[in-house]
Amino acid sequence: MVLHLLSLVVSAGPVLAGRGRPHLDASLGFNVLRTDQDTLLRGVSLSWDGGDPYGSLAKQVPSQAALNALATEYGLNTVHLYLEGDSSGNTNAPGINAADCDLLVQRTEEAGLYLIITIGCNGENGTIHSMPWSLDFWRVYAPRYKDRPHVLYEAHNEPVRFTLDSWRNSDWDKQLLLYNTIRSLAPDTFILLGSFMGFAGDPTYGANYLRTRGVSWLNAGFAHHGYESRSSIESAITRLKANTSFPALLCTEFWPGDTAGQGYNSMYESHFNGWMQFQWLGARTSDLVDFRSKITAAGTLWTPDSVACNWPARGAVGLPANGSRVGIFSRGGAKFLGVDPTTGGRIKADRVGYSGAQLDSFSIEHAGPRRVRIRSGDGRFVRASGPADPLSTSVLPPGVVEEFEWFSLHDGDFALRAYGGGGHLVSVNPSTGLLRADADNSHVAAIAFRAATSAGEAAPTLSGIPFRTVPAALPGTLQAEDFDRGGEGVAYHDNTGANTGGRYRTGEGVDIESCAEGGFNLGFIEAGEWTEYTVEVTGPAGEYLLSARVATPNTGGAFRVESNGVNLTGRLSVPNTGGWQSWVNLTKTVVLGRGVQVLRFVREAGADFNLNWFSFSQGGGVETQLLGVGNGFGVFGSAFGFEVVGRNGGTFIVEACPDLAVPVWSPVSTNTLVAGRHEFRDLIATNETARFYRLRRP
Ligand SMILES: [Ca+2]
Ligand SMILES: [Ca+2]
Ligand SMILES: [Ca+2]
Repeated sequence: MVLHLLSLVVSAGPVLAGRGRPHLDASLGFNVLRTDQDTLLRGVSLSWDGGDPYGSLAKQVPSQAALNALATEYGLNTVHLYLEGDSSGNTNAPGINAADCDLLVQRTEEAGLYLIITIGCNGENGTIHSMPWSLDFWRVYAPRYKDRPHVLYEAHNEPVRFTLDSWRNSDWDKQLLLYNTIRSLAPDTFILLGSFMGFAGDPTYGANYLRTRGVSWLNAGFAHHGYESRSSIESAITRLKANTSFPALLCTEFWPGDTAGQGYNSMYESHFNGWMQFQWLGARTSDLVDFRSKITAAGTLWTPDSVACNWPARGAVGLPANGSRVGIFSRGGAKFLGVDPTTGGRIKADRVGYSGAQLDSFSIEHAGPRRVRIRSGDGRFVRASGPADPLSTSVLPPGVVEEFEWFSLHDGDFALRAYGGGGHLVSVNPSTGLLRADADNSHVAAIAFRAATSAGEAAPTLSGIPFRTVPAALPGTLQAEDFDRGGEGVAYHDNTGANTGGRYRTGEGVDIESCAEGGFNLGFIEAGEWTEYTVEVTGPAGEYLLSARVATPNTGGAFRVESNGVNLTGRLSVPNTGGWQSWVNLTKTVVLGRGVQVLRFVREAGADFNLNWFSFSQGGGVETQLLGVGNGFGVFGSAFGFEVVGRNGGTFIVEACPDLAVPVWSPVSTNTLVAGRHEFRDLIATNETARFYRLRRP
């Protein structure tokens, strides 16, 4: 009954119009497909074939603003398009979408995006339904965009069922025919072959089969899909990392639930394998907000191509000047880094300050656009010799294992990806203080470092910095243990200096323990302690239903929640739930403004309890109760009326219309709710045979 009004966010800002052709990078010993900025291709999908994803969706051409936002707000650089469908159900000759595709080619170019064009299957995946149709498709489209450097061609979606084990020479021959047809008509366009439904098994046979029959992997590669276990996919990817005679890889489809669930985006990043999220690029901004929250939850990190973008890292890379000498503070270890000569030069976060001496100072040397070498004050290079091995220093002449990708985080911190450490992000093990390249699905604090430029500098603090870099979006769920960064007195107050539970954020004072429901919860919460959460209310201002997940064997616990210092809830009493891990939801309707704000959870005097999470949902504030004629709902003389049960503070409008088929809504009343029930009467006399009512927010 309550309608939520959609708000459109239009983004402006500098974009990279007109991208150059992608190219191969062989510097890591295998072929990596990179953009003209040496980044990986990363994008979302758009389906015009009527069959993907997840059933039939109407074709739509994204607006210029929506495409710009992909680059400037979502850190992406590619759109992956199922342009038309090769299927028994498609009776159209190839070319039916040409005019719309022309527009999309133009708009993606203006937005500074790449566009990958492929043939969809209208859901009939795992086969080439018609080779003549597919070849005709490329006869139409291959020459049409051959001179557009930002356009790539992917020969055919999922041409063979299941994994590489199902491929026969006849299937590879079809790839060869598609390749030769496209190549003859578009000599310079990058071509993706394969598009394996599940990337498991041995891809080297097909790679060699095609290479020996004329496919040049210098301007072509394999596309693959992620419908396999992570270990199978990594095994297949690793086979093609053996040497540079094998094709570069691009994942063009996988289930978005695997972003956080199996860490697929992070896994592809660690292999320098670009990815196209099978996240529908629809008309709705909410799809992309959803994409962003999944990536944030997975801890996936990359540098956006657009300097205007601030997520998931800053687009302006901001490398320190070549040769800068700095101290490096670790957020996860809450200490500065130093070289430990007694353990073969291992790097440890164990220094309380930056002295500027040889063993705690490091120079940052440029090795590429986002690539650095880090040299300790005694002249040795920091290296990662393998995944999970402690980082150490070496006198060897520097090579790839002494190089790191540099990420400038949104708040001035930085993070590092170790080329020598399996491509993983560098984290600090909080219990040993040792640095390792083992973090893909980690939280920001463990991978964040800050450069200190002057000896004697104190540990740098952060204020009001959301745990996952960007404010958590509400409506949504807020894990209690994901309180802001910044430490004691800034992001929280805890009475004991250490994390008594010893889990999750061991460098912080807040007490965190493992939760029987999965993840972690706050425990040992004492009266007067508080934690803060920087959030962004992306829904409309107004009433939200706050649920707090609490557990305690005690009676008499209490807390409140504030926003920017304003008490939202009053004192909320926590009932005895039956145990420290017997969880229940405590609910309260609260009024939130729109936009970024700092929520504070404050433990009040009373008994102890545990806290797992908060959630905020819309629609909790207004509900109708149909109470029957004579008791609030129905005809009253010449009037019609009903009652609404509401809570404090919400404004809503009652409207009426005579015909839902042609709805023209006219106002009946506008009301601000106070606690309790409200009765509305529609006093308009009409000759209508029916009259419909709705409530909406203004
Ligand atoms: Ca504590
Ligand atoms: Ca505590
Ligand atoms: Ca939790």
